[in-house]
Amino acid sequence: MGTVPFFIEMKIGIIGLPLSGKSTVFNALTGLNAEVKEFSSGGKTKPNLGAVKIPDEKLQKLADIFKPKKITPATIDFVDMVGISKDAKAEEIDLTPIKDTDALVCVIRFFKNDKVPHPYGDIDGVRDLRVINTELILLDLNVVETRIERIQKELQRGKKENQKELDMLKKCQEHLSKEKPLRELKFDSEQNAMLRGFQLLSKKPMLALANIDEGHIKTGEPDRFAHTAEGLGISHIAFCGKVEAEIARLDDEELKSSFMQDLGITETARGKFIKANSSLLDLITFYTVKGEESKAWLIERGSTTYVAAGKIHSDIQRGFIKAELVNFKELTACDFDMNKVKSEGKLKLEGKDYIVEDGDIIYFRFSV
Ligand SMILES: Nc1nc2c(ncn2[C@@H]2O[C@H](COP(=O)(O)OP(=O)(O)OP(=O)(O)O)[C@@H](O)[C@H]2O)c(=O)[nH]1
Ligand SMILES: [Mg+2]
Repeated sequence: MGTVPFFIEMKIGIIGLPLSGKSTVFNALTGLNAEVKEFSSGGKTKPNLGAVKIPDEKLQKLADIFKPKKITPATIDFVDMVGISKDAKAEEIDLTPIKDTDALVCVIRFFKNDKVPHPYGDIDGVRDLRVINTELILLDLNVVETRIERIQKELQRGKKENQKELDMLKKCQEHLSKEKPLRELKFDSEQNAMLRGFQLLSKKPMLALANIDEGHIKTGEPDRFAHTAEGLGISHIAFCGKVEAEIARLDDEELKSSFMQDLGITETARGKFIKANSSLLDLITFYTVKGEESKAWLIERGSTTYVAAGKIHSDIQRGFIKAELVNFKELTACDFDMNKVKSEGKLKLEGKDYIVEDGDIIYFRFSV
């Protein structure tokens, strides 16, 4: 029986055309068993939800030293959406489940399967990636224009306080009208705060996932696809969803590795994804070890101790006093001996503005 997390650390939305293999990929990443069908279920089904624990050798080592009752790896939550097709209408598809995601994974079909129809009749991943990219832009344009109209009406009635927002939305509108995604634009922190509520999809970092055919595992995705993704500013990875979903279901590690070896797969879909996602979002890991739980946390590189505190609990952030910390490298150099860490002066006491480093083990002093 697992405990229910009280908040979501990181949420990734799986999107793509109908029948591109989204649920299959969801199964490959989570090891779960969401239903996959040879016909599209359309907008009527609920999205699938699942989480992946990130394997972490450092966390394991920390648990060996601090012997907590509970070891909690960082997790990534996935939401597997229904298909988005060309000319999708914002009011026809419920985008709510992906609105609060940190990033999107766009599954692009490259597998051949005569039993599974493609919405456009043939397999063309380059076209499909462009279609989805454009759809996200059009959905955003709709949101932005609706808001612009509203602010303009308010202006006519003499309400002027949203002028800044209007200027920014016009900048978005201009960019989106050229069929360009918002992820290309730079916004300052005030603008980002204003935009957050709209949860614009083309602003989210995106990873294109070529769902390649069983016969193409060794060759990977076509170059043409990689080039297109790069041209659109989209990171890309490739694996065969169907085969990877089978691998993810295998419990027997030996069987798993021999199966993978036979197929020429050097890294699981999950492993590939975790790496790609960390580099896409520029994530680092910090650890907390005091008390009964040793836990790994994901955070954006460049974040301060203050932001890190807020990841754990708003009380810890609000009542922040100091952060006591040592990096995993220093701990290793001190033979994993905390007394040695202290006697050698490696335990640092930092304020709110310290930039957290990958592998920092932090104890937050706070008072509320
Ligand atoms: N041969 C092959 N078939 C696949 C692969 N990935 C998915 N399929 C098949 O394609 C069909 C659709 O897969 P799903 O994962 O349900 O696709 P989906 O994108 O979730 O579909 P909707 O949610 O209805 O839009 C199923 O019959 C899958 O078995 C693959 O890599 N190879
Ligand atoms: Mg599905």
